Amino acid sequence: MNKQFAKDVLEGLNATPKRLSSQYFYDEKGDALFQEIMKLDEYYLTRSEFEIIETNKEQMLQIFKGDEEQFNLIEFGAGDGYKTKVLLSAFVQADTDFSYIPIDISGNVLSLLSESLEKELPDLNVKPMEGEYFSVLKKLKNTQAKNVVLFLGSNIGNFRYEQAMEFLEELYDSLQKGDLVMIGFDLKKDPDVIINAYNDKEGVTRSFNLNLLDRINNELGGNFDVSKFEHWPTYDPYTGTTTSYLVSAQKQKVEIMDQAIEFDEWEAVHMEISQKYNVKDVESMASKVGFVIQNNFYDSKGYFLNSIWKK
Ligand code: AVI
Repeated sequence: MNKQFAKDVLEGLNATPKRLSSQYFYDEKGDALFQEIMKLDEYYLTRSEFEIIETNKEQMLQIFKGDEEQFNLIEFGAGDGYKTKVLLSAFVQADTDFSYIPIDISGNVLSLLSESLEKELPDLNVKPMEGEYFSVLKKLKNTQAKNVVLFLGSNIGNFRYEQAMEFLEELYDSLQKGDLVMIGFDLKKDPDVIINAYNDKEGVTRSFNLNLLDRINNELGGNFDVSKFEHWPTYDPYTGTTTSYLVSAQKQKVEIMDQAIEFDEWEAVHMEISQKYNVKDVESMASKVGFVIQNNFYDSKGYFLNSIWKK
């Protein structure tokens, strides 16, 4: 049993108000559901970022390469590499001397990605590294080659502001002067567009949230009846925060590892935040940490921003 998972679940469900952490969404089923979310009409994030990368891949290559002979393209949480493959194939075609280093805590994700890259881009030099992002990155700090870190998909938006700043500070400390990062930020836009992305008609996002209750049932011997919980996403245009809750549709008691957890009727469990930004937020985050913005790339609708920063 994953002890940290058990500890966090019990702590969160015994707290007032109740919370679970979205970092635990991604078991095998959760990974598959997130892949489905990325294909939904409503989930514009993936298409917007894909368009940015497709449109600007040559310019990105020039920026990443700079005056160097070679570089490491490091990716945090690569997933299936759908968007990154566009960059990788353009770089391979341009005969670029670089290594692609996807970092993930899941060895399974890395082997699936490496297998598909071997088939699709046999000339690519792939060096997958399993582990926690920063411990791996620190190992790469002393290599000769320049490091370029990709953190795409607005994954940064799943952190609260203080967590995001801590993450960026640690990222900065793990790099050498001259290294680059490219981060994907989902931008503030029509609130209807945003809320629909987290409340799709087919109910895939609903299943994605409820899957964490199934995961607790399977891995921690819980007895959640998922049909007794509603998926309830909100978007606050004032703060730019999308928040997802699961709401207990009745008074009920759930048991997890011999512990009884009581839910009042309509009591909510905080599940996830997905922060939306404006450009000023992004600029202030970069400069507070010490990064200098090199380039900002937007999609044609102005929905998403890929920002390249230099240490
Ligand atoms: C992974 N992350 C950026 C997604 C997001 O948009 O916050 C996770 C997600 N949650 C619901 N739909 C997608």
